[in-house]
Amino acid sequence: MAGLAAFAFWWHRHGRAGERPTRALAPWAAGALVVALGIATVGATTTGTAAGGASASSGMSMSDVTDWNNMGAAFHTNGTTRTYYISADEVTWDYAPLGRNGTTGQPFDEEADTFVKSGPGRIGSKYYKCLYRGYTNDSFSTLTTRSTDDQYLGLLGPVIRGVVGDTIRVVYRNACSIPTSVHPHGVFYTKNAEGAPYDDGTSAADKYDDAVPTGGRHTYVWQVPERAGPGPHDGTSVMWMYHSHTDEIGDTYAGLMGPMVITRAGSARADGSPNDVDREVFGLFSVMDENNSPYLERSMETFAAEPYPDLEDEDFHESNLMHSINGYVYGNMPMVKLRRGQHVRWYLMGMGTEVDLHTPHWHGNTVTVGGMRMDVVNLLPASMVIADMVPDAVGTWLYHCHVNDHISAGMMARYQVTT
Ligand SMILES: [Cu+2]
Repeated sequence: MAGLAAFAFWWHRHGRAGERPTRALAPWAAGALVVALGIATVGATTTGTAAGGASASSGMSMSDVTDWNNMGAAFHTNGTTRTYYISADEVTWDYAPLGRNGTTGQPFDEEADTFVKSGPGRIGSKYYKCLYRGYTNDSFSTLTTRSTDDQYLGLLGPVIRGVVGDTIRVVYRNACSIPTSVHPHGVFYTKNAEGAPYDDGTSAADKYDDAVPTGGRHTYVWQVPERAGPGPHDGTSVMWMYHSHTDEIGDTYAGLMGPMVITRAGSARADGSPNDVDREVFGLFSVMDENNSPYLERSMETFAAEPYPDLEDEDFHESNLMHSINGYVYGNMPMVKLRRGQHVRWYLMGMGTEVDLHTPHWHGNTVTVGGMRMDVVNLLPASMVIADMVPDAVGTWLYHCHVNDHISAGMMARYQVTT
């Protein structure tokens, strides 16, 4: 990761338009980024503008695309309308519900206690958060249930699904004490369903979705055109994320993030899932910076004992950096259970800041990403990677970030393969 970090640093220092001639810089920068990340073909899925550079440098050619014109085809409402009832709810979240290190099977050691032990001036493993949660209808009285197999999803919002040609409706309620929104990646939206406030020349009617007030409701409608679905080198489905974008940084650290899967037309089951995949698993790798959550002080006053520290105190700050997968640290994520020979699709996403350079690694089995074999993949903030696995090795295996500092800070989980 040193090379990538150095590159990122260089880019930060020199890569901005205006400091150097952008046109001379851009092709090199795009190519170098693709090489540095090793995601040449994935780039076409996940990084928008970089896709052109990725195609050229990875040996892909236009002839690989069977129907290039269709890539930009207009949206046809030949699918279903899928409605989701999602509320932003304030909850107490526990990053370590087991109360011990699930990876080692031992009590937390001193290093882990930095993050998980509450006491005078230390919040510990529990924080107030605002999370997306699914409900059965617009009365928002009954939560949708998560099966035992899906408990590992943790703080992620409900999995939103669509098939190319579909329309997705999110009936949204904001029950949090902060204004929030739902901003989707990838799908087609108009200005009343983008969920992000900025000077975009729109008027009041197109602004309500940007910041739904406490107690407010809004219905977001997104279309799923061809360009939101799998590209020429993708499998049968692609991942996008959705997150609150009212105060983007504070909102995402509050926990308002979720996954969305778009499946190719003709390759979907009735529920929208890809019909050639037996099991889908979702992973969010993020150093959740609770110092930048709007609930920091409330969490401190509830879960820490007095005397309270200065909010700028360095050790206090460190203790609130939760190096988590789906909101779990130190092996506390409920076990992901797979069967040997299943076609498993892992959908991974990163979020955060410049420390959020994550390298998810599976012990025991390998994956393919964009047709390339790996057992470690690269995630940057708001990037998304799809990794297909057909596990052949039975056992209980580590699934963790391979960045050293993140290992010691607890970005670790396990998955299990049975016969
Ligand atoms: Cu990491």
